[in-house]
Amino acid sequence: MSEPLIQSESHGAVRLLRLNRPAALNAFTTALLSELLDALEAAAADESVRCVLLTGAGRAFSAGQDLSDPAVAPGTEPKDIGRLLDEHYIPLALRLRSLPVPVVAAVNGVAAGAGASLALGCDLVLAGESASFIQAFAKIGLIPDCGGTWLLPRLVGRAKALELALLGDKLKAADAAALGLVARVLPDAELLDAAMALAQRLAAMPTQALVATRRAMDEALKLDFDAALRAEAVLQSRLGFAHDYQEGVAAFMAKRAPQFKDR
Ligand code: T3D
Repeated sequence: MSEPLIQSESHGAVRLLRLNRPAALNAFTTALLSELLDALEAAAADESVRCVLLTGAGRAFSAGQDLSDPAVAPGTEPKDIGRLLDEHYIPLALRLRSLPVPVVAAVNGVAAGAGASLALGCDLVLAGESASFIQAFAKIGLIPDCGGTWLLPRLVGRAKALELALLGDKLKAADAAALGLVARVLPDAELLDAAMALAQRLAAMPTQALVATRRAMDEALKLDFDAALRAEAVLQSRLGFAHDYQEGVAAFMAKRAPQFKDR
């Protein structure tokens, strides 16, 4: 039987998803993209999952779109790359951003093209010391996709975003952290354990509040201050009726550890 393109493992309340085409640096074929979306849907549907951890098998996170995939490889007929985005990358990027649990990326090596966009679209990004990010798109005549044009200027500002995207130079993990693209850089040998520990910590937290925080921050980017205050109030109102708020306050007052369970 052939290896799954996404290795899925349950570690308590954490669902570990590993991109699994190491010989091609986990480059995205349409099959891999479909399996990844299916794996995210499965995690979303499973109430026992409270955090997703995404990483790559082998020495890379992902080299982005597989350039030899018949879906895109130029041949006798030009290929409609926009269709690939519509059918695969857009649903994937949207689902990642709307998952009902937090998503941690453990970037274990190079993250290029859509691989970089996918990693940077996660809620918390950890990187190994030898990891790197490459906006490889311009080198093959394309623009950043899979959310790259939205994410990059917001994460690093327009000037740096354009420098990264236009030149496509390799950005080392330490430099990515200095720019604010990643939360933490860890020794390669410690990356997965540290990312798992962080994911377990998030899994024990009030999931609805974490996901609402992501949503509020994403929405606030489109709003003025007044509207952002009101959007916060709508979400806060909902959270205030939830079990986890009652539990959080009760635990604080009783000086005990909270037992969060909403999702
Ligand atoms: O049509 C569209 O493209 C639409 C979608 C666009 C979204 C995108 O993601 S566009 C960007 C696509 N990605 C790239 O352009 C990156 C291409 N890869 C590289 O530049 C380099 O491989 C890396 C800098 C990522 C890593 O370099 P290095 O020296 O560490 O490894 P390598 O020797 O280049 O690659 C190892 C193997 O992986 C090699 O195969 P081989 O020779 O051992 O059989 C290589 O061909 C394969 N590989 C790496 N990247 C890709 C790939 N195969 C297919 N597609 C790839 N993107």
